Amino acid sequence: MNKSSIIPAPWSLIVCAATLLLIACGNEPPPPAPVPAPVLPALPPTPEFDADSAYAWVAAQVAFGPRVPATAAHTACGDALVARFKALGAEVVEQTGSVTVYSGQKVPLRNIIARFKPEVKERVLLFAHWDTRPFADKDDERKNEPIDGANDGASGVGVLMEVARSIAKKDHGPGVDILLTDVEDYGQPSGAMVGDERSMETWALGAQYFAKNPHVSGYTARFGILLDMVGAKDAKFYREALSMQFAPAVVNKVWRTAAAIGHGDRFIQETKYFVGIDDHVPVNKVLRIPSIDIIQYDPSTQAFGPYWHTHDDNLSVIDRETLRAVGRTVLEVVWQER
Ligand code: AHN
Ligand code: ZN
Repeated sequence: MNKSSIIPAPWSLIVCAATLLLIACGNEPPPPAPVPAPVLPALPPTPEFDADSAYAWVAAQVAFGPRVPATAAHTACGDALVARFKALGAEVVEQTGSVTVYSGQKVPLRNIIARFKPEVKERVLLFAHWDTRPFADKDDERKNEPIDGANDGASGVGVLMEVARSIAKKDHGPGVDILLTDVEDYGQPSGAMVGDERSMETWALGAQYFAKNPHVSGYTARFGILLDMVGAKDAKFYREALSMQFAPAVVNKVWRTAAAIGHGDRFIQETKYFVGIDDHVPVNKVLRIPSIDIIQYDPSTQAFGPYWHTHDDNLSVIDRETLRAVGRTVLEVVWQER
């Protein structure tokens, strides 16, 4: 008999025991000791958003008269916005220049940028246009007269002026830039050239200027949020399709936050609209800052509400609850950034 073919009894016992042990242990490495979740320091609580203050800022802008570029009302309103930002301690940069509108007319441009904690490298960009449309091309009457632009213009700025009050006191997280764009609403009245690429370029001239000549060379930000028409009674905000293309994570963050703080009835989880002409377009395309547009969508008119670009866009359409829903959401999103 071949001696090596028989495992001596003691060895076979050891092999059996070792095999049993391996089976018992599942032949897997022991589970790693649980890694404790990093303990992030608690953030200071998000400040209250004062909707009365936002409303007062909307009313104050309207009271200057239509903020049409190259008018005294426009200059006076711009001065008041700059003064407020300075009083809050922001570093204010004004971009002035001249742009040519669709008619060939040259108009002066004044973008207003309030920089909070300008020394901090990480930034968040909040923006809205502060000019108003020089005519009421969607109205049946007084088509050639400028509109109040309570919703289209003043509402976004009103929300941001109140957000600025809290941002000025924020020590943690990224610095915030509030950009008030000029000459957004001097675009070609709809007609023969609707959808025409050249006609699209006649809108958002201030944002186009900013994107090509940012106030800081190489300017970037984690993300951008544009507010446009955020004050009308019962306004709803759907996920905007171009924002979903360029910045889906930002849309998700904002809509999730809105739902979490009780504004899911305003911020609808449905993509409904494609706004290919607005200030977020050049910021996405030229500066490559992932930026979204919070913009009212009115399913009944499939547009921005029946008052859009008419004389009905006055203070009577503005509702504090809409300003509050948008303002609380934007402030919460910015406050949660570390
Ligand atoms: C158009 O759809 C033509 N413009 C969208 C941007 C806009 C105009 N926002 C305010 N007025
Ligand atoms: Zn407009």
